[in-house]
Amino acid sequence: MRVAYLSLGTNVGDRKAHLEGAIATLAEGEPYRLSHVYETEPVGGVPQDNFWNLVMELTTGASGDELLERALRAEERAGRTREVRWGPRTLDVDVLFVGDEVRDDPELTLPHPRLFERSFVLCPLKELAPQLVSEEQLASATGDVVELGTLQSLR
Ligand code: PH2
Ligand code: MG
Ligand code: MG
Repeated sequence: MRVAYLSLGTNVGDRKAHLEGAIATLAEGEPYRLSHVYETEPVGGVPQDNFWNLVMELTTGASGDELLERALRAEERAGRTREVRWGPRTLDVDVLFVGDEVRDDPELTLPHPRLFERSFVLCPLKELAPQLVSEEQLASATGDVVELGTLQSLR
């Protein structure tokens, strides 16, 4: 078993429902912990609505490839269409870390190459894994984020 971190984001439709559906698909019954939900300013792409972002820590027997498959399945179930790069989406799931796996493939790079540039990833990740994110990294990351609370508490 190893510990994996996944970043979830949504800014189209019922954001709570998209996150809840994704968590069930990603976990496949394995144990997990969730960060709080953050409302976040869109980074890159076109002008678009704010996102809800959170990070999921999964204790898993799955490989990076298997987690990528779960991520794509969760995005499909949320009705994700791929139009604009970094554009609005019902659900985006990015695999950040899978144990200490390091790889650089077109399909999956680990750790995620843009992870440390983005406050919408670093803030929720630091909640779950403070040892993975320094104060300096947090301070130099891009985008405003506001903590909203637990997913369960939101409507
Ligand atoms: N995802 C992106 C591009 N920009 N901005 C925010 N705030 N949250 C995201 O999840 C996000 C983004 C590409 O996947
Ligand atoms: Mg993404
Ligand atoms: Mg993605």
